[in-house]
Amino acid sequence: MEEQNKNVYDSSSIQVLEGLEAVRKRPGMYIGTTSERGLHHLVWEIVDNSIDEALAGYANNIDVIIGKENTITVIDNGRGVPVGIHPKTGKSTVETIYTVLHAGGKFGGGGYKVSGGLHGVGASVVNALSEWLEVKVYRDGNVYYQKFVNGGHPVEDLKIIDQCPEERTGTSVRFKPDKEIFTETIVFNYDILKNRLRELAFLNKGLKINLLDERETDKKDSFMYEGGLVEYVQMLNENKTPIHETIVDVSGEENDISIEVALQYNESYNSSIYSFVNNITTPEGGTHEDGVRRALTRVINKYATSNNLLKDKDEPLSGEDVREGITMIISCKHPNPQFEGQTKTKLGNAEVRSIADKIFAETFERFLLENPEQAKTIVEKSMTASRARIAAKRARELTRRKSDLDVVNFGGKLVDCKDKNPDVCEIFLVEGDSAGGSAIKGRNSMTQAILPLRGKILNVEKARLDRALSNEEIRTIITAFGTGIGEDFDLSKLRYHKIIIMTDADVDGSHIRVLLLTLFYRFFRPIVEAGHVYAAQPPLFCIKHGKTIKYVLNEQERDEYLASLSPNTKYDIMRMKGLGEMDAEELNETTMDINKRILRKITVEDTMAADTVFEKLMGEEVEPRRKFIEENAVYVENLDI
Ligand code: 0R9
Repeated sequence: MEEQNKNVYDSSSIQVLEGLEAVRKRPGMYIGTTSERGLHHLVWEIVDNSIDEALAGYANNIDVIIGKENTITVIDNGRGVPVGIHPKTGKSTVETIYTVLHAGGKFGGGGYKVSGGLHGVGASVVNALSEWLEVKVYRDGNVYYQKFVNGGHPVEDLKIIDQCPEERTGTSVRFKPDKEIFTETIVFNYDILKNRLRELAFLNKGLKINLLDERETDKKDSFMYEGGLVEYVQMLNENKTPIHETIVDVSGEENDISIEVALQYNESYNSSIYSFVNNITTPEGGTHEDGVRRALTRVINKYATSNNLLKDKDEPLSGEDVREGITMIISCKHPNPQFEGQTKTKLGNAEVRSIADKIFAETFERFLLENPEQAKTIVEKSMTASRARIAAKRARELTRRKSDLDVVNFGGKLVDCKDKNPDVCEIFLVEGDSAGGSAIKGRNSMTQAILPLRGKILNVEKARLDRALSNEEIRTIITAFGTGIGEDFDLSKLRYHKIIIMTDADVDGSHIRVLLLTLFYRFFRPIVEAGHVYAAQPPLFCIKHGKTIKYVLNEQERDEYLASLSPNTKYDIMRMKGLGEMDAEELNETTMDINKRILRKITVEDTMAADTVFEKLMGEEVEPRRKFIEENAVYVENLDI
């Protein structure tokens, strides 16, 4: 018996180390990347275990501490990881979950594993990618301890190192990421941790999460929301003007699937809908979101019709109409979620659609019936949106007819390229006629089209589609792109796969760039998401020495380049003028030539953050904008005021 056990022990030990070694060889397969994002992923893996314990009803407090040496400690007040011998491995359960891949989820006692990110790989992966990791378990009046080094090698078996009061229970994990794995950075970013921990506190009402940064004195935050999603919506609407008082609060459960929703309408024209499954964001939506959206449209139409607000002759309110100005969070907890879509962030489980629909419809319908004043405000907002949509449809038909006639000559502004293959075609949106003129002369006429922008673009953050369509600059852009807009938007019709914003590096240039980005983000989001939008980067300095001419983007590059020259080089530095003052050759040389230029690709990492920034920068409220600009002023370089 003894002998047999020993064999199991040895062979499983070898397998364990092979498993952890595999993680170290290909960390990307387990945590996505080894960049800053991957580094923070380690924290989420550990915190997820504590959240699961909280969701099982045994923990209500989690501490996260960033140590001086960029270590992380996570402490929960749950039952503590079981300390007995695990039957399959012959080792303690603690050692097992920290050294066997995917062990944590499989033999958690009773409740299912709810949290767990995109990768959801478990604590052993964190161990494998750490210089060292320590676990302390407070259980049965004892403090158990085990330490692992060099990617998961146990220093010794789990042992008791101290006593503690019988009622003190919980788990504490401390680790230091391995700098040989995380070559880019091993510095934890307080704001990344803070934002996600706050989100987790919103998504799990009543759970208290504390963050402390020991690298800096007094930097700490504590999050606990008794109201959960309702408080989340309240925060998101903080800088907007709500049009009704009560935040609608929905929650229900069926077949172990729980659905929670909170919503409130505001005066803006955008819809901000964020959905989650098991605490993970689902930006591509899925069946939970579909169910709620479907119910929202049906219930509002039903209420509007039965209260005679919507007449028989009227067109029914569309999904788009009833979502105008909504801020809504949807959170689904599912024992066995199936993720689909390009980035595996779309819930696929078909049964969730009708469950989410039913749970949401019941409560939302009751809310409308019990709050007739608020219901009327909401329905009226949807009806206004509907009228604007119908008007926009007419205006759109006008742009379409125009474009059918003659793409090249609508208003005579677009100077198109000869090639018609969108893969190689680029369009430069250029600030001002004079820069436009140089760009036209300096371009490669086969593949580069130029659209000079004369007037200011309308700020679409404050306008509906129908008004946007009455703006000539915007109409020109839509026609040039070829995709259509709103309901008839079709990404496959995009005529240029690079849309390049070319503005000056000054205040006006930045303003025009932000106006264009707002337009793209609000009305052409798939173009941004598909990575078609770029900003040209005109250089700020030109350095001449001998026959060499070198353009650099900013002060830092200038200084680096000068430092790289041999000491006795005699050189000239010129500060470049605006785009409009460059001649065609200079503009080509510095900003347009595909072999020499540097483009900045515009990406949307986080839609919630992007929504907030656009709202603050471009929305109605002045105070949040002033604050945002003030807080971010330190990040602005090269702004030539
Ligand atoms: C600080 C980070 N916290 C954790 O990693 C953590 C894991 C964990 C846990 C249990 C309780 N608290 C935890 N914190 C637990 C206990 C019991 C049953 N299931 C879970 C129990 O007392 O019966 N565990 C997570 C996985 C496991 N425990 C298991 F697989 F070892 F059971």
